Amino acid sequence: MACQASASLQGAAEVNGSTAVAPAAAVRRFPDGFYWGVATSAYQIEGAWDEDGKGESIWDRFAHTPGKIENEDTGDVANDHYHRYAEDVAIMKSISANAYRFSIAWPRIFPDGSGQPNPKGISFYSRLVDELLAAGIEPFATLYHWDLPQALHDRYGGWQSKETVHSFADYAGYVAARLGDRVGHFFTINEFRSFVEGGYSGFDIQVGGGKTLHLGAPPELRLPPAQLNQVRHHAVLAHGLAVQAIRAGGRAGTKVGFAENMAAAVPVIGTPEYVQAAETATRELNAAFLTVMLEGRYTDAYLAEAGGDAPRFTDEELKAVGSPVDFAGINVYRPNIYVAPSDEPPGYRAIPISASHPKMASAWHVFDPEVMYWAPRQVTSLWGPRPIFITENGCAGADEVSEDGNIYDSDRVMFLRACLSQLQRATSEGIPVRGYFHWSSQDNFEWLSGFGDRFGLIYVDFKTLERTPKLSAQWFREAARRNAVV
Ligand code: PNW
Repeated sequence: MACQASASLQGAAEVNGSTAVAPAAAVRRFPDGFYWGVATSAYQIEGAWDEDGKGESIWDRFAHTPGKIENEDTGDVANDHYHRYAEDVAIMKSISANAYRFSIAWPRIFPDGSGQPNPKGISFYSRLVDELLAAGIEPFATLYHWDLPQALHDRYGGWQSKETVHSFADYAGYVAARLGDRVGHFFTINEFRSFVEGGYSGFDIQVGGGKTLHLGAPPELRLPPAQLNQVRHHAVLAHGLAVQAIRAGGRAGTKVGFAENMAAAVPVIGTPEYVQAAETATRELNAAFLTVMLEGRYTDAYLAEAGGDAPRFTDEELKAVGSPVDFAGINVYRPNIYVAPSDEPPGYRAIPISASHPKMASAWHVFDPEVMYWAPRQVTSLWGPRPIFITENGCAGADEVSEDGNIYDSDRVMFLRACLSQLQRATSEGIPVRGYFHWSSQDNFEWLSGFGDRFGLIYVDFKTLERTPKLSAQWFREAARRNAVV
């Protein structure tokens, strides 16, 4: 009986009149050439915060301010990846990752934000890229993962000023000209929503049961609506100008796009009316970021709602914002809202997330693997088919080291299996997802939570900096090797 039950679970097939069990890997495969990647960011893993001529970033300043980060943790040393990158690349190879998404610290390249570049900064990333290529791992570089040069904040108020926008485009072009011979994919900016809302609006997010959670970030401003909308506009403009600068600076065929944590509206029920309502909601929820980058214009509803506080922009700027991208990168962690149809404008109704809705370990992490299906599907149905990368997905866990020295992160294995099953559902329906990057390769500095929230496939002992693969790393390796959900 037990045997039969498991056979039916794996998908029994009639072969020559007898019932044979199809190998699971043959059942839920990803398209050929799929990237199985892992992701990190500079401030979260590099350490070496003031080495080799690096300038100070707003995260250095913030973490050095008492009371800002859990346990007074800082990224001063973090994973010491700056010195241990070769070991880290070898570990990635050992778990069969064939792609690595890392970010470049702008203040390593331009310590002052603009002006004189620091050759030792670019040299680090150049060595990292060579190491990756030698290991058969494709490098994917993000240019901005929130570590703005402090100098640009001090001089211009950071993203409140167009000076910062132009400095970013210059920096992007500079990096593309030096790494573009070996790096084939660039992401301009990571999570517009997080750093703009967290840094300039004081961001409160819905976490179920009517509760909200505050996710702050430097420079911890709470701007009035008109100024806030202007910062949002500057962020997407910086992306657009960087796309152009990377195209001009990189080699022919360099691919460029963004990595945005799109707000995803999930239909409560999968009928056409609900699916349509959820698409309408997703388009409007992302009006200031994803939607304007892919449509080259702000939605009527967004401009009407903003009224006199709408951002100020020229036609030329909007054209830059909508610069064609080679792919859409989306970070997918959680459903932002559930949606039902409505006859009233805007054509959908947000269904509240229940207080008892399952969560992963981070307070904000509402768990629903279906978002991994709906998010890429909506990107395709709303804005047309173009390559999609899942630039981040993952979860924090308790990750205790057991007596035998292993880390049995059964929750992360469940999360991976569930999310990748839904992603495979999307690819099997022809949604053009080309790769998946797990957040994160290894435990690292989780912003306000310091080293408390562990997201890695690899466990890091932050006293010794020893790295140990978790159970989830084994799961990832087997899936990557078979190019299938296992
Ligand atoms: C992302 N949410 O942030 C960032 O890109 C990473 O640097 C970070 O370490 C990782 O996810 C895990 O937190 C997010 O509230 C922050 O849904 C908040 C949310 C999602 C992602």
